[in-house]
Amino acid sequence: MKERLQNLLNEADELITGACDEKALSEARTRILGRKGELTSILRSLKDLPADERSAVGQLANRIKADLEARFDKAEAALNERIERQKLASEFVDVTLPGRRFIPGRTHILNRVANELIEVFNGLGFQLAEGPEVELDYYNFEALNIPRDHPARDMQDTFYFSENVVLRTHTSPVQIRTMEKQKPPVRVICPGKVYRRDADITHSPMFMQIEGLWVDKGVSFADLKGVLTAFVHVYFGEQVGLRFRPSFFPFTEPSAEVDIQCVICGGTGCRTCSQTGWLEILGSGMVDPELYSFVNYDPEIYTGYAFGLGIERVAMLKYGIPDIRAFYENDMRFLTQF
Ligand code: 2NL
Repeated sequence: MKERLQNLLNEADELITGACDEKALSEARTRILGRKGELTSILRSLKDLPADERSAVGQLANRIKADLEARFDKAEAALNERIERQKLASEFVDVTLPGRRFIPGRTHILNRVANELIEVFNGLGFQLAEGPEVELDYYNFEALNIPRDHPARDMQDTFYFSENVVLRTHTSPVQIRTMEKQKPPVRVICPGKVYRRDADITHSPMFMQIEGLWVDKGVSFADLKGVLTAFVHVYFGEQVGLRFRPSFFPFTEPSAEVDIQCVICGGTGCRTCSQTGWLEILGSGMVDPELYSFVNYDPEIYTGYAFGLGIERVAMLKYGIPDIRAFYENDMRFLTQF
């Protein structure tokens, strides 16, 4: 019996020294001290010993049991400490490294300019209206008095999905759709992306436009001049002068282009204004009465005016940006300047 105990001690020694992880150590403990282990079996067989040996061997076996339990506890604690130390070493954090910079999101400069323009026109009584970018030929051209043989309808100038479906070339179709749905007074501002087959430093195949439309009884060219003058003074400054130049659009008659005094040189002449002192900022005119037949308005009762401006152009003039492509390249050094 004493020999069995001695063997057990030796085996426990080997197992404890050999156990390199928690699993091995817990298996070793079960094997030595568990219900089906050697020590339990020894303790159970004590009753078979002669009475005079039973007490001494029993005491020895119990001392060994307590001793083994203590050794397993100690080995477990040592192992846990080693694991913890390894973890701390491998999860080392160098607090002296520079932090990762967080760049917060911001509104793109074109959307910001669009929002500012919408706000000014809201203040002048215009409601926001939006519509599809993929548009029927009917709304983009036909209902705007742009004839079949007009150069704008050429495949070279417009993106066609099919004979009757295009990427809108202006936001005017939104205004036609608005008039179709609603009787005057109509006072809408229509911002959005538009598409034309054109690309150089001042033209992009996709760009943003804002158009405005005001139709009611008794609306005159004087109203057009008043509202556009108010717009220029609010957006570019009270001191900025403007002039109306006769022009032509298929959907307005008469038509006028609006120039403002150069925001870079103040009107004395510079590169931005090609030494003229003036910058063309928008197109406008009285809605051609021909258009009212498409939306069932009586041209004897209603008159109106409309205007359109390019958002990129406004932003380029306001911030002195020479190349339109800068808006779409997503270079953070450019975009974070605004
Ligand atoms: C420009 C010129 C313009 C319009 C757009 C318009 C819309 C309807 C009826 C009549 Cl529904 N006119 N829009 C009128 C004149 C000029 O835009 O140079 N835009 C960048």
